[in-house]
Amino acid sequence: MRQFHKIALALGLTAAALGGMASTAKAEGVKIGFVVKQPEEPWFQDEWKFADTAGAEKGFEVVKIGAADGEQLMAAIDNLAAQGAQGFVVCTPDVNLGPAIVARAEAAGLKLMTVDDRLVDASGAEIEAVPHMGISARKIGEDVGAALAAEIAARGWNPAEVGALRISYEQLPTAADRVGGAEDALKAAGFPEANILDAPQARTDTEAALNAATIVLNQHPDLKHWVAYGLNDEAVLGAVRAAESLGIGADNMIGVGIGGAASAINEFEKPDPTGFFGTIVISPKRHGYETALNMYEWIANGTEPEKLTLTSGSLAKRDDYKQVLVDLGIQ
Ligand code: FCA
Repeated sequence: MRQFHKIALALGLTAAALGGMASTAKAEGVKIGFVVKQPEEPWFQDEWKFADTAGAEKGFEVVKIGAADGEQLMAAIDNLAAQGAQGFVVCTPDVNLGPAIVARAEAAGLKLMTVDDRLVDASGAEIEAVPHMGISARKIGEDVGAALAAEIAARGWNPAEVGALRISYEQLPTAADRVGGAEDALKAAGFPEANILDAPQARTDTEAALNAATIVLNQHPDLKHWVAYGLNDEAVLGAVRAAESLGIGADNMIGVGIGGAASAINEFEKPDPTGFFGTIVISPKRHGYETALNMYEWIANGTEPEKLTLTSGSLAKRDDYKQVLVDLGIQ
């Protein structure tokens, strides 16, 4: 300390200048971005919450930015670089932006990791060089299909009289895998393929799913019962709301989503059951806390994250969802 003072004096540094140095040292602490495509969706809010927990524990800063399209995402990357971040985790609004995101991050000198939606290159192949944490989409989709098939059987429905609302969003590979898995499991359980009815959604939110489902429901007044599946809880909620507006309630609708965040929990907490029968709960804690921590370790200690981590899910229904959330350490 004495030594430092002498040097400081020798250099003619004033107290104010020393204060300035201290704040520069602080600004050199680790700062990461956490950029998500749909900040209004509860899943992404939970990811942010758990990323913040990691930041608070390890003493790094998490800058949370919503980016709903490519332009906003490019601006977010520049903004992060300008404010001295060293890296970011992103769930992109469009996986086809892959090469542009990689190039922009590189130019800005930012480390890059993806969460939930994996980047693809111009030929549609996954960009394996960028570390990624996603869900085991096909397996989780299969769990959805198996849960639907089990409940159709439990209710004693004649499969010939059941329509399956397939809420699809094919341009997102994880969505195609989830929906494909659900469909495979339904078919494996003997569900008639002709009764699987595609309802493509224009965006991945509840309203878009509601619109898609309404069209299909109106086209098939002949079918007595319905099941619904899709990319996430929002997709299935859209189908459930569409059915309700046509007088098809919990008795004739079995919807199983993927997620388990507030959208699903609100549904389970309603006094009367709705057509939203269950959800495969996935972990925003792993996706938010772990990816933020991975990015921090990469920046602070040079430990590069695993190139690919796929997380699993657990079925939760109205009667057991609280325990499932506790078991997963989410609540
Ligand atoms: C995608 C979906 C989200 C969530 C996440 C794990 O990004 O759009 O709703 O399911 O995968």
